[in-house]
Amino acid sequence: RAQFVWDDPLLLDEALTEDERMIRDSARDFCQEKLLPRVQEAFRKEHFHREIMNEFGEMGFLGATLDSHGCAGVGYVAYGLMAREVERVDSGYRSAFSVQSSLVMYPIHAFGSEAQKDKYLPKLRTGEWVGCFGLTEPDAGSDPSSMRTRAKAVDGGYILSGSKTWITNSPIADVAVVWAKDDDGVLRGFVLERGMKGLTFPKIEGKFSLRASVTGMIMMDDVFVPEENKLPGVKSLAGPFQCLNRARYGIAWGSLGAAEDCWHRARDYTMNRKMFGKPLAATQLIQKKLADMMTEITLGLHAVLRVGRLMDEHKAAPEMISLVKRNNCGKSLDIARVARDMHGGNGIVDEYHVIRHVMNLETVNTYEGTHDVHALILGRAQTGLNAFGG
Ligand code: TGC
Ligand code: FAD
Repeated sequence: RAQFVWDDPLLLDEALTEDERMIRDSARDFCQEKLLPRVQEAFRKEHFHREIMNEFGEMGFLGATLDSHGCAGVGYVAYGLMAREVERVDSGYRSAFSVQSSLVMYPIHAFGSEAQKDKYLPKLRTGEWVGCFGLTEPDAGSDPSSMRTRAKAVDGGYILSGSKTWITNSPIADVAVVWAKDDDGVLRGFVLERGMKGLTFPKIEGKFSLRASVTGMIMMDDVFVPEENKLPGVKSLAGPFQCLNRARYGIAWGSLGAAEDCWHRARDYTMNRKMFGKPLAATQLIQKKLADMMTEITLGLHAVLRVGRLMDEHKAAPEMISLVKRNNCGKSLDIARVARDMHGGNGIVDEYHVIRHVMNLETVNTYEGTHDVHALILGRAQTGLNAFGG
């Protein structure tokens, strides 16, 4: 009889390379030793410890898939394994990691001039600078094509006016990759720098989710942006979507890290908690819940591993990423809610961690394309019929 490993039922470990296992193990040690001790306080106080970006930099996490300017040049499976370990601690920390890597460094690397790469990538890689990504607007969330931010051509550059909202890291950002339409209605990308006249980054207060991540707006009141800060290699929504593909893929791994944390905590809790004279884990209902968690997490991990391998082979279609982003986030949220229930009253206290994951995963299921928007992407792909708008 072959051995069954309850916390790795389909032997994911064996499907990884030696390097990937090493990266995963060092990421896990770092996250458990350095991030976990800070998260309870950070979440309570709605505070992001800025130095975490420098620590990510030291670990080689930032822009890890890029192959220049000192970046690690690892594959997409390794990147996913990092996201899983970071989000095992907190989705907010994974947000900071994903935005900097996939939404700021990637577009500069893919669409930027050599001068832009030389100027920004080294400082973003080390975490000396923090970046943010401005696509969403108050009236353009799921439908970014209806954005109102405008880039009006003037002598030597552009005047940007408009506002972006729900922007991860904006209140602490040194640079912002901002998407705007030019005079011809063509979508363009720009790198804005803190200190530009008319540019502000107000913080959004009062979130009940992702409290250990800082979120804000980008307000542009006739900001002059020199021509050299325009990303030369992008001319349509396909540009930001290429960044989103990478971030969504990381989220598909990351959300399962949070789900695994909930599953393991629910297992430990119910093994130790006795009710009606026996451990809760000895009851049929609890075991069914644990079996469902094990099953969904295992299937999700193997699916996203497959997508990661296809990304490394340049064979991953965006719809594959929609499939795993949608399913893994939705299933992770369900698992976190059930794990919260299995902890009874203790489940609502931050000391037990699961309520924090529940609250965080509400956002993770919404940002980077909501659960339903990804359903419509997959519906369009199989019917050829567009259910989004007119
Ligand atoms: P559509 O006509 O479908 O496409 C417009 C152009 O884009 C191309 N394209 C893609 N290219 C690469 N990858 C993809 N995934 C792509 N999806 C579309 C497409 O081929 C076309 O190219 P071209 O050259 O012909 O112009 O556009 P649509 O307006 O119908 O789009 C509909 C929809 C729903 C798919 C899209 O708008 C969408 O995905 N909406 C969701 C918005 C979203 O995800 N926002 C994320 C904001 S950033 C964020 O949340 C960060 S949180 C980070 C964190 O903290 O971790
Ligand atoms: P809406 O688009 O208004 O959607 C509301 C509801 O309507 C959803 O349930 C949606 O599924 C549904 N819906 C929409 N269209 C349809 C349709 N055609 N048919 C059926 N149902 C539909 N954005 C950035 O650009 N950068 C960031 O760094 C960033 N970070 C974020 C951090 C946080 C904490 C949060 C909460 C959001 C962040 N976002 C960011 C924004 C995020 O991507 C958007 O919230 C998301 O895309 C959804 O947009 P919306 O909130 O405007 O919701």
